[in-house]
Amino acid sequence: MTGDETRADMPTDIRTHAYERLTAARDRSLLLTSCVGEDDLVRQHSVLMSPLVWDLAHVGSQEELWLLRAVDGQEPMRPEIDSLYDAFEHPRAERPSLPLLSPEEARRYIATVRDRVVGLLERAPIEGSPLVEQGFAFGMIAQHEQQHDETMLATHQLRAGAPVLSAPPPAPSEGRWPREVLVPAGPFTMGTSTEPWSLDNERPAHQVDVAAYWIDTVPVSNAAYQAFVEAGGYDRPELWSDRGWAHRQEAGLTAPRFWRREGGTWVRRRFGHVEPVPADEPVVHVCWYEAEAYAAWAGRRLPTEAEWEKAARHDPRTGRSRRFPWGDEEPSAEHANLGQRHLQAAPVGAYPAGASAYGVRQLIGDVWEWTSSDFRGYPGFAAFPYREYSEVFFGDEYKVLRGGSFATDPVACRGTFRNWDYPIRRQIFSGFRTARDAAPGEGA
Ligand code: AVJ
Ligand code: FE
Repeated sequence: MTGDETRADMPTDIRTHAYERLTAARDRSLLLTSCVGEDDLVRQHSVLMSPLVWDLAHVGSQEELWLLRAVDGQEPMRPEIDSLYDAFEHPRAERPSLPLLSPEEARRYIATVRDRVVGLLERAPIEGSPLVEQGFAFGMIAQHEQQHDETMLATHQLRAGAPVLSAPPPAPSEGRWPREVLVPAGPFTMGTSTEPWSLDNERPAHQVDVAAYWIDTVPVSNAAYQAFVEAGGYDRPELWSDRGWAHRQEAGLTAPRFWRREGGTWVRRRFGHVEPVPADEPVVHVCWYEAEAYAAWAGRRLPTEAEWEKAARHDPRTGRSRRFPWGDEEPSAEHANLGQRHLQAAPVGAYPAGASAYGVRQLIGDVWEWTSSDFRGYPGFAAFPYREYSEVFFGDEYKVLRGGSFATDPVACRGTFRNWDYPIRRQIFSGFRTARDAAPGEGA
């Protein structure tokens, strides 16, 4: 069965929609690479990241590969550079030593690709094969560029030096909310078979039966996390899994990444600004092991991926799964903190208009949320259009994150979207919320 989900209608003009999403992604890529000098574009700011100029040319290379070659059958423009920008041929640590295109050449290359793509967009088929159906390949490439834009923003966060980016602060929190909500036992539709630009790992829709559980209404705040730090959480092995403790020891973890103690207060570095850690913002830049230890300290656990998605999408009144927590409409500035409109998460309890049917807030935007789940294919998974997007990462090495962050563009974020990373990673915009089993009889 395909499952019971509300159906997304593609905007009437798919070509215009695709053009706008591609243009927004390119504007952001150019913003993120024009705000620093040549030197900062070619340097590697962290071994975890590529030089910014690699990301810039890589998005063009993928665009050429999937749109100009795969969709349109064109010949390679510059076959000699293909392998430089193949993420599987060269791990991030190696990329600075490759004979990469210069910033100027990279800009010229991606602009040339884009000019041809804009021409193609007017005449390409948008039905007749899965790759082109409802403009999928164009949507995939817009998402891909935005994913790299988020990665580039994480590189900016790692970069030493004065601030070069600015944005207004996000919305304040509103009203009151219960600490946690009960999600009663029962099946729901997980994943999607209808979302036109969903990626292979989100498919297909399938029924999952979920036992009753309680889940935090809002993400874990800096204040709550600081209480864990101050209770000696980083020095109590009983709160950590064996692997988590081994990593905590080896990496010398004592607080979230970018925090440090100054006099009697915790401060953090955020895009070059040093500021007191804001108590009511969701904690960010923690790894999965830190989230796991915090949850143990709080007498709770991380939600499974199915629990996260049920809290986000299931509407108990209709029995259907929504595209987003608030319904089926695309995210607006009222719903969620997405798309780098702000350079930080909003305080917990913001965006009541973005709450799910169960009243859970900030599931979309603000911070990516670690779940307890390994990254695996859903029943009936089929790799599409290439195994290296998802399938090669399936297994128990990676943990799933959900919901997107303030740095995630709406085109690459929805109730079904799945992100994944190693449980030790924390340069990403990662936070979490906690859950617990319901007691017998509760929500049965
Ligand atoms: C889905 C964020 C894990 O950045 O490694 C970009 C996205 N895949 N280019 C990543 C991706 C290919 C991917 N994540
Ligand atoms: Fe990529």
